[in-house]
Amino acid sequence: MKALITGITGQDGSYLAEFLIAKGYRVYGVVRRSSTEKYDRIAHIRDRLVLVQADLLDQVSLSQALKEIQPDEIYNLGAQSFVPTSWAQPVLTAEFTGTGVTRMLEAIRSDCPQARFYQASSSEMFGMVRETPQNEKTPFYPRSPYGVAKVYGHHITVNYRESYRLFAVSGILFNHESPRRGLEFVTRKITDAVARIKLGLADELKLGNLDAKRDWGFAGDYVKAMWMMLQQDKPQDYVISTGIAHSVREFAEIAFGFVGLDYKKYVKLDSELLRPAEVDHLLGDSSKARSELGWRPEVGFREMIEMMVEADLQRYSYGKLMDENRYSETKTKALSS
Ligand code: NAP
Ligand code: F7E
Repeated sequence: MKALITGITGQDGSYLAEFLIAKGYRVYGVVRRSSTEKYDRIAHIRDRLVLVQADLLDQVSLSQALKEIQPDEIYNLGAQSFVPTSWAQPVLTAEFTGTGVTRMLEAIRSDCPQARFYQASSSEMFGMVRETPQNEKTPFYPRSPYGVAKVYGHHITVNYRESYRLFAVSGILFNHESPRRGLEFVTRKITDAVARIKLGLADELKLGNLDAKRDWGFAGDYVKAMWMMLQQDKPQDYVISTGIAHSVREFAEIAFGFVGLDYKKYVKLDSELLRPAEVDHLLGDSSKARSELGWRPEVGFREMIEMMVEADLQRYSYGKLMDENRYSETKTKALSS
């Protein structure tokens, strides 16, 4: 089996690639051209992947990739995925995160219509929620240009499934995190700061809305659900979530508490980090995925936070050790010269 992943250099792309390689897939990853390579998250599997240059903004490059590879499965994870940036760059977000989905679907329609397609939809589409918990039938009310672009991507996927009989599904995934989460997202921003504060490299952490609540799961669990959706007889959309919501404050309390610190002493509120329109409380109902796919989350909230703090501590301790070694090397050289 051949799978093609857009967004392979991102958090989810790296976990999904690992998962598919372990299942015996030949994995192709779409990367966009850059003057420097940013492949840190896939460095450990780099020799088991085939990377192809293409861009969600460029129809020709997508068509060419699909024509040559003829993948059995396509996972469209590529996007501008950071919500605050979507206010600063709304048009670019619409192009990457919204219209990019149509480009990919058009490439499939013309160059490999038999391929099964997964679209990375998001709980951000529920925004100002119409009901709690949210399921596949809950109406959307996005609260950011990112959320609006994802609603477009979701509906165009459904539309191409119904118009052209493509095997196209949309996974409505609630927030999922890991040690590979980008540093600007709140969970990783917190665990990274906890490690720096614990090691004496920082003394405060600036945050915005501590009362926002999210249904947070572990990314490694969520990529399995993507694959499961493409193994079904019929293409359908599924909500993926843990069914438990926590506030940003609770996340911080556990992360700081894990290293014996009190978050109240270090967290400072910064009104610059508040959003023009907030999503206050998301809580997913994934009962359809649990009964039809047999999916369920394995890693719990506290366990995931501890895993993230430990990884950040290790990263900084290693960096610190390297610095100390470099320092003592320089000192030795200075003394001996
Ligand atoms: P991420 O870490 O931000 O990764 C995004 C990926 O998209 C990166 O590999 C990036 O490549 C790529 N990309 C950006 N613009 C592109 C373009 N024009 N052409 C091709 N690739 C492009 O995101 P993630 O957390 O793994 O999320 C994966 C997908 O799931 C995204 O679509 C996101 O919106 C969606 N989602 C995420 C969550 C979550 O909680 N993580 C929840 C629901 C949905 P570069 O490395 O070159 O920047
Ligand atoms: O914010 C609050 C912030 O940026 C979570 C993306 O993967 O999940 C993600 O979107 C909450 C918000 O994620 C800070 O106001 C407080 O209420 O970690 P986040 P997100 O916006 O929920 C969805 C499902 C996606 O699809 C997206 O791609 O935390 N918050 N203080 C803060 N957030 C950030 N980033 N930084 C702060 O300092």
